[in-house]
Amino acid sequence: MSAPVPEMADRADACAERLRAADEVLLASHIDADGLTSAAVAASALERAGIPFGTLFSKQLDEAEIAGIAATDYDTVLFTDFGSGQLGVIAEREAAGDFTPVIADHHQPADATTEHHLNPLLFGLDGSSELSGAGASYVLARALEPADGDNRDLAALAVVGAVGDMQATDGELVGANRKIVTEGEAAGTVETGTDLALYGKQTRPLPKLLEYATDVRIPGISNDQNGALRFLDGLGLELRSGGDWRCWVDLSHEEKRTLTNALLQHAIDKGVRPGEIDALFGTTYTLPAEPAGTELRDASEFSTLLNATARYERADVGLAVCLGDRDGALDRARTLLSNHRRNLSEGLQWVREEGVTREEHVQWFDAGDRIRETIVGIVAGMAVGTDGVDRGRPIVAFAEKGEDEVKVSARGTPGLTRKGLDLSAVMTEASRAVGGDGGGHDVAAGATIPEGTREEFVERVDDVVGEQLS
Ligand SMILES: [Mn+2]
Repeated sequence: MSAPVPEMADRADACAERLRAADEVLLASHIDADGLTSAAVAASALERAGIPFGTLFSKQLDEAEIAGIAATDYDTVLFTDFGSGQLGVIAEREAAGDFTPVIADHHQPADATTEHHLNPLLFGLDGSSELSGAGASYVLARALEPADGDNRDLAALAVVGAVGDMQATDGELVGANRKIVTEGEAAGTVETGTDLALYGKQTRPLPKLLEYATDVRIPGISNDQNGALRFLDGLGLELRSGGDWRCWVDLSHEEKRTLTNALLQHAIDKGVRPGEIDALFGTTYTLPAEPAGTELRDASEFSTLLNATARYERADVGLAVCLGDRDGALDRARTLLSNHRRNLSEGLQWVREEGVTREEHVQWFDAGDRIRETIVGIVAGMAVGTDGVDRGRPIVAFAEKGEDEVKVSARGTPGLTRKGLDLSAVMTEASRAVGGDGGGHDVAAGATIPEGTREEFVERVDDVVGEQLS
């Protein structure tokens, strides 16, 4: 391959050639699940091609960060999962002779050009659903393959990146991502199947698997600890092994079928709509080379583990896990993930106790410094549908961010976006009105606003949401 279109293959070859010509490459990547897997794919390919490199991770590739990169001795910089959006600044640095950029990204390119720019959007592909940063890096990795080499095994990491970047819309990967899955299957590092689309099939105890399954809300089970237990008790299955709860992955084929059928029947009885019931099933991406019953076995759980390392600025840990460190790094990543989960549940508890304020069209809470700004959006999403938090209106959450800035996270529901809600537009418009900036997706978006502008911001948000839903 393995580029999805021939023009992209040519570009990948040119990028690979440039990298081979470098004395030493600086690999700079974004800190999130897609960015970490992008870096791991690129690092493996560089290593196998015998190209020396160093690594650098950043949350935000701003002008200062690029200036810092320019100040290093590296003559060639490989940007993965970012770079396209900052192309203006990068191209200036290139023109000034600071470094030669090679970019493997999938975000919207800024209005500038550079020769070694590998981005699906330049080749007529959708960068939000067809190819992720890790996918673009994988295309590059195939072009970097030594004559006697085979980098298709890296497809597994590209799949984790795509899943982590929410590209498996409607439950499965499509387009160029789908081709990568096929190559991973051929290499024996990816397996696909159709299964319950609940998060945590490898590692969550069955009652938690059901209780926390809130993408499709099942009355009497979702967010309902006792309800989930009652449901499971009624199935006549052996739910424990030794003293421990079993996980989905521990069940036999028969047992899985029993549970699935009962869950379907329960959902239908409780009036869950057919479209939502379909969403209970999806394509699962398994990494057969990883041990069963670990986060690494399932692309979705793997990406969550990586996000936990990224959120707490431990990109080194996430990268090491991707590169196969199964001892120290995996333990550290698990510790970060369990701390992360504790922070989430404490945050959710705080929201439940403090409650939310209702405006005409939205509801909001201000966590101040009680919830980290990096997780306040997840907490807001988890709070929707719990006591006192209405599913019928979007939720907006505030948290302190540094000295004089406030982080805003907004979450909606698929039902609201069907009615016209676009939180990306809401966050952009309302934040700019108060001197901040924002954006994102229709169902989940964020912004940063100056300290002291919250009230005005909430008013703007309420107005814009009101217009969208009218
Ligand atoms: Mn990405």
